[in-house]
This record gives sequence, structure tokens and C-alpha cells, in this order.
Amino acid sequence: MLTRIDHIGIACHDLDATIAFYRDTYGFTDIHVEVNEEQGVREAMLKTNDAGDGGATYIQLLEPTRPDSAVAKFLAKRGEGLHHIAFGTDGDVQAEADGIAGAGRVRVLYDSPRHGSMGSRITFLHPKDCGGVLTELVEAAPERPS
Ligand code: V0V
Ligand code: CO
Repeated sequence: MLTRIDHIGIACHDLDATIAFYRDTYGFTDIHVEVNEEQGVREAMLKTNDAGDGGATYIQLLEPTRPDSAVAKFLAKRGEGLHHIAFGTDGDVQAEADGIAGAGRVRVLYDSPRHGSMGSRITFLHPKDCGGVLTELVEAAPERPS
């Protein structure tokens, strides 16, 4: 079951400057930063609240690490701004994706879940099948590192 908005992904050119904007403007100070080579991003998760279901809700800031990455292509085409929405599951993310794919209207981008932020398992749904919104599904790690 999808139980929360896990995060909103925002594409940016300068991660450090964008983190500073979110920290100084809104006061989000619980910030985790990591590099995901597979996805071609350096990303920050800014915690906005605890969802109480083993996950939480974050703003995810995304800076590309290479020009052929999804986020670099997005920035070149559309500029900075909203990149994706991510729903959190309370169970196996692959089962959730299989259920969505089985209904036949929405393409799941990966055959099996990939590595996401803070030890999560993630997959994506094609934006063209979701009303123009790139949509991610997230299964939080049992113990999220701080
Ligand atoms: C592309 N399109 C989008 C979009 N990106 N529409 C809405 N939101 C987006 N973010 C549209 C684009 O305008 C085109 O429409 C069409 O999709 C094809 O796009 P493209 O530029 O030709 O690019 P593709 O087809 O090479 O790649 C698009 C997809 C790609 C969605 C397949 O970006 C992808 O695989 N994304 C999933 C991985 C990802 O985004 N990773 C970064 C976040 P028109 O112009 O033809 O109408 S990593 C992350 O979130 C992590 C690590 C985490 O949460 O833990
Ligand atoms: Co994401």
C-alpha cells in the first residue's frame, strides 16, 4: 500500500546553493547528502516530517554528476524545478510496482528495484503514463541512517 509522500524531487544546477536556500528560507536542518553513481546524481534529502509508518517525508534536491543522466537531460530541456514525486510503500516496492504494471496502463521503468537514497529500494513509473509526472515508488530501509 502507498502510505505517504516519501519525497518531492527537485532538479538543480548547484546542490550546495539549493540546500542553503531550503535551510535558510524554510528552516529544514535535518539534511542527508549522498552520491548515487547509478542514477548520476548528488542528492540531498531534507526531512520535513515523520510519517509514522517507518518512513518520512522529504524534499529531495538533485544535482547531476554527468551529462547523460536523467537529471542533466531534464535540466537542459526544462531548467530547474520539480522533477518527480515519490510515494512511499509500507511493504515490498516490487510487489507495488507489479500491481501497477499488471493493471496495464502504466509502464514501470525497471525490471527490479534499484538502490535509492538512505538505503531505500526504488523504481519509477513513466511520466508519459502518469499525466506528465515522473513518479517514483520508495521502500524505506528498515533502519534509515541519519
Ligand atoms: C522526461 N520527461 C519528463 C521528465 N523527464 N516528464 C516529466 N517529468 C520528468 N522528470 C518527458 C520528456 O519531456 C519527454 O517528453 C519524455 O519524457 C522523454 O524524455 P527524454 O528527455 O527523451 O528522456 P528519456 O526518455 O531518455 O528519459 C525519461 C525518463 C528518465 C523518465 C525515462 O528520465 C528516467 O529513466 N527517469 C528515472 C530515473 C531518474 O529520474 N533518476 C534521477 C532521480 P516529450 O518532450 O517527448 O513530450 S534519482 C532518485 O530520485 C533517487 C536516487 C532517490 O529518490 O533515491
Ligand atoms: Co527520488
